[in-house]
Amino acid sequence: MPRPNTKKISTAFRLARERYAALGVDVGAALRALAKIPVSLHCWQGDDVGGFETGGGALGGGLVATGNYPGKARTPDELRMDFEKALSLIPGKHRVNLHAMYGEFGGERVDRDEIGVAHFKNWIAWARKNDLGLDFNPTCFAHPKAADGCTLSHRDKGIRQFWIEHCRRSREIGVAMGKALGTPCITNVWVPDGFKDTPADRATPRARLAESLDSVFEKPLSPKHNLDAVEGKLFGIGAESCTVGSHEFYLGYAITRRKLLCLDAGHFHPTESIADKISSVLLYLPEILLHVSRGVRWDSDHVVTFTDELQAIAREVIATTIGWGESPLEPRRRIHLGLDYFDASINRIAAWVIGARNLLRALLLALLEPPAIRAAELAGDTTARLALQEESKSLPFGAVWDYYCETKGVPVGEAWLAEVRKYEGEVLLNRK
Ligand code: RNT
Ligand code: ZN
Repeated sequence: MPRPNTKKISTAFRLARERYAALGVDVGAALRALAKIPVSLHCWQGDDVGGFETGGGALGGGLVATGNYPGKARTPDELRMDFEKALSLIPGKHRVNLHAMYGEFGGERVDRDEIGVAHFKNWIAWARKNDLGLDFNPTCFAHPKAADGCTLSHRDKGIRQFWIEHCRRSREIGVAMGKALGTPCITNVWVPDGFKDTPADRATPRARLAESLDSVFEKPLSPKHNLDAVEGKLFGIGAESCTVGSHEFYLGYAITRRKLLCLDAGHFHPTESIADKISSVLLYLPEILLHVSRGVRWDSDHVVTFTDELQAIAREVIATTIGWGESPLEPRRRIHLGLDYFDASINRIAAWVIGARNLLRALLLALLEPPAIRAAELAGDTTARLALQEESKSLPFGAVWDYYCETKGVPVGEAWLAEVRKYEGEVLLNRK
């Protein structure tokens, strides 16, 4: 396929910019704002949530990665190399989100309650070299002590203690990452705890979870280095009847303990959207984390596509920040964005690139929203609001996106796919 040429891209961009300017939209400001929004790229798309532990257990925890596309990263070096390829195809400056099971243990069996900063020193050095922020997650699944589906809320005190220690160490690793890189690490705690069938007692496990979390977070850490987040969900495979860390549980927990609340797009009833929750929770919480994902019929963690749902989420990320009287130039201050999905049936680097480019594209669309839509609402003219919302859907934002990619030095349009194919032939297919 012929590559779009630079001249055509700038001509299309100029025309688009004029069209937007006539609607009171400052395209230049939108692009500057977009360039300041980092997306945290999740390491677990790179190897189907495998990790690098010696003698690690089966995935479990209700997480399922399906497919067997060739070429998945088998070592930290391979994963970093794949990340570099993906990042070279995504416009802007971003972050990398690591799980504890991706430490470098040098062939030793290091249990989860023994992990430390040393196991992540190569990741930190690599992030510094590539000017990337890091985020972190304790791994409370894929382990014999999580085999019955419970961790921090487990009825057995010893098991709870084990996971508390793991989470505490994870926060220390977060601090080290934040210090080394000069940008706070978000350490996000998600536990799979739940019950396949109707529990006789829902209250006690929830009380135990709150108590365990309190002891995880006992040590105060500087928000300059580490920000704690907690992530709830509705249900999981094998935990259909009750999830201990439900949305209500964590909403209350985050508000009372001043933690970031992580809202995952796949963790609610399918007719509920996290887009609508952002403006509510930000009334009571200074900062939140979003796990941008795509559930198909269930929390299936499909690659993020350019759906109405994604557009609604991105729109609220931008609009809520504006509604709060803050500059849309700094949405990162209150809303942190991460991707969370894992598809093993397609090229894994393409999966990262598709999801990240889509999220950025959706943020750009939101930043280009004509102000007349809000003005119509303010004037009580809901007819005009609807008319303008619909007309804005065919404004030439694709030309602005192409120009953004071009100026950020990444391939325009589908040209990135050829680079992934080349890498697949030269690198991935040699991983036998
Ligand atoms: C699971 C949660 C959680 C995980 C990652 C791997 O349902 O979404 O965020 O996907 O920690
Ligand atoms: Zn998630």
